[in-house]
Amino acid sequence: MADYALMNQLLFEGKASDIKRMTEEALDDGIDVEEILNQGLIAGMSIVGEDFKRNILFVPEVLIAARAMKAGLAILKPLLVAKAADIKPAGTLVMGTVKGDLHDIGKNLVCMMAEGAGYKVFDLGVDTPIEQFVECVKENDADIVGMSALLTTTMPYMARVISAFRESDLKNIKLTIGGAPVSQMFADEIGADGYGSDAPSAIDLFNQLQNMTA
Ligand code: B1M
Repeated sequence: MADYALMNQLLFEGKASDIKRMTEEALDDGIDVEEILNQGLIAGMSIVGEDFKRNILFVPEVLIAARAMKAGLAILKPLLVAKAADIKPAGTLVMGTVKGDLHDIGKNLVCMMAEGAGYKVFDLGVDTPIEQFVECVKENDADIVGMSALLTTTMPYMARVISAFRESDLKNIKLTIGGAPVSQMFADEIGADGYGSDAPSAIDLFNQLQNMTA
């Protein structure tokens, strides 16, 4: 049994090497990769988020915690990718965190799982402007765009990306969104083709959209 309380505490303290070790140990004990992800890593990061909100933690501490989270994710990545590979098939996906937003942990998780599900993934990184989304879709004849935003102030940029695509000659591209402050209601409001509340549901959404156009 993994000690998730300890793992959450170590993530909170930004102890990357301990997180790496505990993630490896949990896997060696045969614990399911999604349980470790949700209870060990994501739960730890939500405590960080709460304290960040209350000004108990500040940006440097949050960055150190994010680095610890990434150390655990690096261990889980091959297994998450392999697990998602059971879900068939595929298409070309362009993912990015929208302009003004530097949060990439959730977006990276979606990319990882999409790759495992057989998608060819173009990850544009963070702070992605409209032009970069459009160019990448054109160059790679992509099927789906996935946008991530973690800030209420960057959510409106998703609507701008959607308008740009709808007004271009790429009207049929499927435009999807996600990120902690985003909701289905917001997706409907801005005319997105779908919303993923987490990485597995984003993959389900991509597959549904692909089946609709097949
Ligand atoms: Co930021 N930050 N941050 N931060 N940060 C939040 C988002 C915040 C909620 C914290 C808080 O106040 N409680 C708050 C936003 C408040 C708001 O907008 N209402 C906040 C703030 C205010 C800020 C700054 C403005 C702080 C400052 O400078 N004063 C600043 C902004 C910088 C910028 O972006 N321009 C800032 C900076 C940072 C760090 C750089 C220090 C760091 C980011 C490091 C990094 O990403 N490399 C950071 C972090 C780590 C967080 C919290 C603590 C954790 C985010 C995270 O990684 N969660 C966050 C608090 C929180 O969310 N609890 C917070 C784990 C991740 C797995 O979940 O990203 O939600 P998430 O992704 C999920 C789903 O949402 C979904 O799938 C993922 C996997 O299940 N998903 C998608 C995500 N994208 C998707 C796309 C899809 C589909 C699904 O496409 C189809």
